[in-house]
Amino acid sequence: MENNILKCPIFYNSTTGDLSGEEIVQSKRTLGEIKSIFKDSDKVTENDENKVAYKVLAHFPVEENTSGGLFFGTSILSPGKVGDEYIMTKGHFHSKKDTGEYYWCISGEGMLILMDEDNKCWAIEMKKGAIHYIPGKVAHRLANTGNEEFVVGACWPSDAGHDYDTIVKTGFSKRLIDVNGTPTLV
Ligand code: S6P
Ligand code: ZN
Repeated sequence: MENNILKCPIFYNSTTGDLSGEEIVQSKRTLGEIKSIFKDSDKVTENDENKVAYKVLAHFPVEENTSGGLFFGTSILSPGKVGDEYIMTKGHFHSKKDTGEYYWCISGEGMLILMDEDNKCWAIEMKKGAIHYIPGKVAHRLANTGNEEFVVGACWPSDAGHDYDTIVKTGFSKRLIDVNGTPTLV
């Protein structure tokens, strides 16, 4: 540090959603890892197993579960379908139930699929520039309905945590499928 002026440690490309810098953590989920979330999981061929369904780039400035902090990330979903169901994220509730989250669409097109604790499920179209506030106690999942990568930014509390188990047990009560070329929640 010189004269108390620091260099910027992380960079965000608002066109591509790319995050770079020493503290950026990258994770990915292959179709093989998440195939059980799809209705027609048997349609994931051996060839498709290693295909990346989505990647997440994230900045975690504090330890997970620290109260008062924020996490920031970019999710990049590949285009494609398993059977007639669009490639989607696993989806989760937050473990700390009353924590919300912001999602915004950076590029591509898709849907934000939401489900409350009474299993009421709905979806919101996401296009470049759209910002969505997800309230606490609402499970959230992204689905790519376009032909390109679907890139979504997110910011969430560092003590939110991820409850994937409830979704593994009950699933979302609706699925987003392609009906004659139209994304339809059934
Ligand atoms: C975290 C936030 C996103 C998701 C990402 C992957 O609270 O909602 O960063 O983690 O979109 O989805 P999932 O359901 O596999 O965590
Ligand atoms: Zn979340």
